[in-house]
Amino acid sequence: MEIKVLKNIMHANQQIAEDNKKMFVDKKITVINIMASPGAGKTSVILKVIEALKNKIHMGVIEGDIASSIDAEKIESIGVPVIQINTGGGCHLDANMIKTVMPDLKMQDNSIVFVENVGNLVCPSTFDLGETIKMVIASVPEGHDKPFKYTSMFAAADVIILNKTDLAPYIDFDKDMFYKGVHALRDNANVFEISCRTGNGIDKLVDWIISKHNNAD
Ligand SMILES: Nc1nc2c(ncn2[C@@H]2O[C@H](COP(=O)(O)OP(=O)(O)OP(=O)(O)O)[C@@H](O)[C@H]2O)c(=O)[nH]1
Ligand SMILES: [Mg+2]
Repeated sequence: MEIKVLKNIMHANQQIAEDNKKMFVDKKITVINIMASPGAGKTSVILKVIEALKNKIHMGVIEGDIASSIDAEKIESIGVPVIQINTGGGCHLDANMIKTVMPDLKMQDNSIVFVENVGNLVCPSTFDLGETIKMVIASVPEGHDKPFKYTSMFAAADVIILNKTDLAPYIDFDKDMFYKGVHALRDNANVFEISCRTGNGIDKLVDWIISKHNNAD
């Protein structure tokens, strides 16, 4: 019985995700669903990419958190439209939440929307939002074993970011092991090594995002 209920929920989510996707394609809006552990650097990556693309393309942000508007306030302070969703305990965003808030974000055609999902490496990978790109951020202090442990998250990723590379000299992080875990799930995974602290690698990530946006049809 429980399984049936879960299937119905997943089916309903998928239907709305497909509607969302169609709307994003029609309006040429690239939606990036950003998933990671708490503190891996989701908000920091969004801020860095916005800084690089400001005045070049229209952007908006949907912030997902169990509680608070701390991250939304950071986005608002740099003058980018932002909507905060508080899930009140829910461990992920779903397609209906995105559908509900999109009109309030007032996005122009030909734009980029960053969706910061709730911080954890489990639930968000199961719920499609209709996004264009699933981005997973790992960070050096979390350890190199995360792709081995959170397989569905890393397998679902269109792009994987390894953040906080500036901390590598101080942390026992085995990069070869990290890549071994990633490649076991996806041979041709896109991985970008960056540091939001130093800015290292951000330019390559931004180029990749823009080329995805420009080549979307
Ligand atoms: N040293 C270092 N610190 C970083 C880097 N990126 C982010 N941080 C720091 O890591 C902490 C968490 O960063 P956030 O961007 O808030 O992480 P988040 O994933 O959005 O966190 P939640 O929204 O709470 O899940 C902050 O103190 C950042 O300044 C980095 O590349 N290097
Ligand atoms: Mg955040």
